Amino acid sequence: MLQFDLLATDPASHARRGRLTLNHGVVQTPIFMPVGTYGTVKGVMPQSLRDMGAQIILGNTFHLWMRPGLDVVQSFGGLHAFEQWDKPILTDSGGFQVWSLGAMRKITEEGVYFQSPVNGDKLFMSPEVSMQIQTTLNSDIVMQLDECTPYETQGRLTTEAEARKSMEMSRRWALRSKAEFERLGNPNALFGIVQGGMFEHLRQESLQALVEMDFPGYAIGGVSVGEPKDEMLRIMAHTPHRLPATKPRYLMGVGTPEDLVDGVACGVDMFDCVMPTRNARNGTLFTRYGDLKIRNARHRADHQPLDATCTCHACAGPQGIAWNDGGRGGFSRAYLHHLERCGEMLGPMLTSIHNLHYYLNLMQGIRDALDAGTFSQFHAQFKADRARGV
Ligand code: PRF
Ligand code: ZN
Repeated sequence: MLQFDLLATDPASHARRGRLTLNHGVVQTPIFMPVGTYGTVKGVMPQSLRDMGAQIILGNTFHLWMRPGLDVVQSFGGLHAFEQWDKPILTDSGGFQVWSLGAMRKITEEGVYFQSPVNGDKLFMSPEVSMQIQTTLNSDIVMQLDECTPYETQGRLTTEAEARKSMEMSRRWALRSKAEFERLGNPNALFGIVQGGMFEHLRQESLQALVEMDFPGYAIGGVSVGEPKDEMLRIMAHTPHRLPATKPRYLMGVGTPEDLVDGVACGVDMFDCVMPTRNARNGTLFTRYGDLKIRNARHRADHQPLDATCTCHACAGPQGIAWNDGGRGGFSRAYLHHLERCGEMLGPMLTSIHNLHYYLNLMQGIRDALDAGTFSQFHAQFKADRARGV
């Protein structure tokens, strides 16, 4: 089941404030969804995710199918009990992940043939197989199997003819996904995925066909696939607001903090991205006043937290009082720099908490601004703050 209630809209942009009710709970939108590919948000305990206000997390059909295998997840009655997360979960269909295997796979109308990267077995993923796996996982939001149209094909830009062919197959896979989802009696919600590459008329065709199929929610795929930023922004400005206003809209695999705020202004309700967790592990930290590289020698003896306005466990300790509000309970830049230099596990654990908290808190700020009718001021202040520099 899925219910989506629009709570407020911004008169000056396409931004919306909503409430999404799913089988495992309620999600306030716009929302960022932390990525938990293998049934874990890397380095972060479920309790920490709850503490920082995560409302819904992602899982990956493809990875969980490979390891631990469906029999194991099924024996727990689904992914929620297996990974000890009782709030909503969205699973990606495997299309994007199988596609990312490159030379190891062959895509046909029927589905994708590929070699297991784990043990070399010959495997087959189709819309039907993806629905069967996601039904066993019992994720609250199930994604159709699609083909993510690449930005470049064999070293040159993907042509319109190629993008059309790919989009039309995704469209047929949407129909097959829906038929199998219904045949299985899956009690959750299935989203269709708009493709069409960098071609606005193909995006329009794709979304129209999906809207006729009447999904409870729609995603925009095939962006953030190596295209220049202005191309991504062009598609982001084109597609989301053309989808039905009464249904949730999800922009897949995007993006930077700036992309999220811009995406909300374009009418997007849901985002996911590995950026906060992956960057945390590489030592790139997001803060109110810009990005910070913790490896840099300038942090060697710095007593300040990563972000003096942040209330995360890394910056503000268990009390959650920001440094600027007089709290001194957090970890210093000097300590995080030291952990990083020594390759200590606690380093990426704390920085992952901080970066995810930053993203979740940014979305909370957006929701508060939409509730207060001050989104455009928020947007401008956000940009000015981020450009200031740490
Ligand atoms: N399709 C699916 N998952 C995705 C994408 C897509 O196009 C993207 C593109 N940014 C990320 N994840 N199924
Ligand atoms: Zn922090």
